[in-house]
Amino acid sequence: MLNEIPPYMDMGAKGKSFWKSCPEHLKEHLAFFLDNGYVVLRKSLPAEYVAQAQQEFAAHKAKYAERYAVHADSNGFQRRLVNLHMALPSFRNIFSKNTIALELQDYLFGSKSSCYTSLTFESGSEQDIHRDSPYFATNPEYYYFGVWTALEYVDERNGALQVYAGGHLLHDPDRGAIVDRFYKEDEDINHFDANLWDTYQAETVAMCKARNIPLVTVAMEPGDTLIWHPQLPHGGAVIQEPHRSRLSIVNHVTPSHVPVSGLAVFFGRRPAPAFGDYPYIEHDGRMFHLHRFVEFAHKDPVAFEEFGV
Ligand SMILES: O=C(O)CCC(=O)C(=O)O
Repeated sequence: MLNEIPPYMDMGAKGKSFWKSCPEHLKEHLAFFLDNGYVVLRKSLPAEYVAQAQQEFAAHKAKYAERYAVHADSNGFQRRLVNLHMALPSFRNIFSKNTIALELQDYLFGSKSSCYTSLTFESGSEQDIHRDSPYFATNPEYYYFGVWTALEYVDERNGALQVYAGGHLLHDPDRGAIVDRFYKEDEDINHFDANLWDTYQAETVAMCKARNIPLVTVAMEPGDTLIWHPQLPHGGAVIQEPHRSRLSIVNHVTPSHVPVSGLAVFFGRRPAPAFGDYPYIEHDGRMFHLHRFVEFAHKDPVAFEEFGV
């Protein structure tokens, strides 16, 4: 049974039993996460699993070279592969063999973490700064993390992650006022409404700037994992060396069967489902939401059973 409000949303968490009962080996990471809204776990994924994933991805890409070529950018890279972990077992290992990252997720949730979706980036995403919570609107709210693992070196020149460190502590923009600006009272909401998303994110970034919250660029090495809080403003830095790849995967994680909705629930125009009646596959003792297709930037779906190496 999950708490109605997850303990890491409590600004007084460090005075509570949640903090006091934290296992010693996680405490430093928990403290950093509570204060900054993210934490980097250095070399949390053993080198053998990094190598396995690199090799399997290279073999997969070679096997489906024609299909990959259709979606490649001008440097031959994929900017966003959706749920590739369904086709590549070594990509599922990035989640399941990442022991300390899982221990921390499980402790934070108070429940076993499972993989909801994943995105693989072969180069930087250059995504504008945003919070993920409008697209991963869970019930109860905020039972979500981004768990991002580097499979190659990442620095400020090849599109590292950028985070407003501590920006998770700022209150939300006024969701009701935002939705009222674009929709009539009984109008249904388009799940991908750019006005709602952009306005919410712009107001969040403006708050970070007004409070001089530092924008930190996070250099990472293969096997390092960054976990971000559902309310952490984050994005991908502008790429200065476009010929450099930046192979990395983000798993979007929740406790199993936590329902995940989108903008209509987040902005209060639809009730949140009580239960996420999702199918799962089990891999290495962890649950992965079953997705039938791998997609290239949300297009050109391929059945995952036909897309292995
Ligand atoms: O990998 C990146 O550059 C950013 C990823 C991101 O912001 C996201 O998946 O929400």
